[in-house]
Amino acid sequence: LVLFCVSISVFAQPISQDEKMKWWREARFGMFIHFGVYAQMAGEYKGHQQARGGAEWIMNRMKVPVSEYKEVAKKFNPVKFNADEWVKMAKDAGMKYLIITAKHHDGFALFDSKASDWDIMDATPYKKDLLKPLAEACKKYGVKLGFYYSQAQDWVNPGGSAARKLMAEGWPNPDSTKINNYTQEHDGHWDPAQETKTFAQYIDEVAVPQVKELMTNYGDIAVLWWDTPVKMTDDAALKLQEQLKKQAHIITNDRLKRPNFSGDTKTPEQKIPDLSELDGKDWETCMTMNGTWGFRNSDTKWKSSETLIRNLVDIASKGGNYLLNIGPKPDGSFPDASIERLKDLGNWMKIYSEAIYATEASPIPSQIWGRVTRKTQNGKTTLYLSVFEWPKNGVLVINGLDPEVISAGMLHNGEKLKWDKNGEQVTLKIPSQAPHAVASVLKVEVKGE
Ligand code: FUL
Repeated sequence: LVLFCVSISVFAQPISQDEKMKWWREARFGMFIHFGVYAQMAGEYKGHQQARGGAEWIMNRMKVPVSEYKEVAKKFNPVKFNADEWVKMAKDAGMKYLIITAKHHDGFALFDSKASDWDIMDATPYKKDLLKPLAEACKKYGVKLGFYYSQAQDWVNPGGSAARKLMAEGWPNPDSTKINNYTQEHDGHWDPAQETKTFAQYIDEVAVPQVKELMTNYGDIAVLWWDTPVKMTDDAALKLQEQLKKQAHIITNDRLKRPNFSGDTKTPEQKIPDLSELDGKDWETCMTMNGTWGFRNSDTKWKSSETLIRNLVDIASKGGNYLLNIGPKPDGSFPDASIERLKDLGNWMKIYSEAIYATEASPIPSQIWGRVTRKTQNGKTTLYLSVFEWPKNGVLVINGLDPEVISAGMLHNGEKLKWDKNGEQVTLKIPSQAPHAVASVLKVEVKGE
């Protein structure tokens, strides 16, 4: 009986924040996927290009009536979607988790929802739950799965957008000092069909049941990624939060409702925070590879692989995660430019991932030649120096390094390096050629944790 009681009480223990966040903090790198009916429009409506913003906003930006948008869904048929391929591409790029838009602001559910006909089963010729095979593939490849769910903006399910203007509060980055003109630009409704119910009805009839579906029909999900917090009511936030209490391990972000529902993570969008903006809370920068989250035909603003790799290193050096977006094409395949970049990231990670996974923020100030991450164990600390600008004179200078150096070497081949220490300045003798054109990593072990 004693044993029985002990095991029950261990089981009933609430999970600590450190236990909950462990895999996430070690992961450092994840894939974001924005996919839905907007991919079919690809940034164009009636022959006109959407002027600004992500292509996933096209319904709102171009004030597409609900009935017309539903017509577009009748063409949405992602026959080339292959869950195995998607997850394998994420895994090969070094990504440890994947977050997909189960429902974006257009309200379209990529899954079989009993709470609304505005889903992939009833509104499209595809008629298959896209999240089911994705969940299976994630399980198969050991990639954690998370769902993005737009709880406070739904432009198609009645009540989801009713008469709610989004506030000018520096969205999406709440710390931004620039108050933007979000209110005027993002008026929540433009078609009477959107207003046949109240927001409270939408929450009870659509949002709460759908969140339950997402939490029960796809195995063990790891993350619920809310978006957008503006104009959420306390009542709605409490109801949604209540669902999450049933699965305490699920990580959530700060976008359920600001400021009092802060979740587990902060979500700087399209930017890497300065050290001065960080306050110890877990954070994840979400970012596009180009100029849009949802697929857009005409987008040309692709970031280079060099930028993406260095962003990943920069983020890890500040103790955060990088959630990098793919906007699949309407047929369900990834754009070629995204595939190329994923391969470049994967090739770098194959050699250097030790400098990223399970690392912590740099203990020393940012260096002019690159960034530093660290791991501590058994009384010693390993510093990973990712060198972006390889010194031509064969000497790498590290400033602000107090503890005694135990060893130094190249990460990719283990070649030992000589060093000199003068106060808090360490000079490393390095090969004349950079082993990697984007970021080469050196490993330095120092005493102490
Ligand atoms: C924003 C959304 O409005 C964008 O469409 C995108 O999903 C981004 C990650 O979050 O707030």
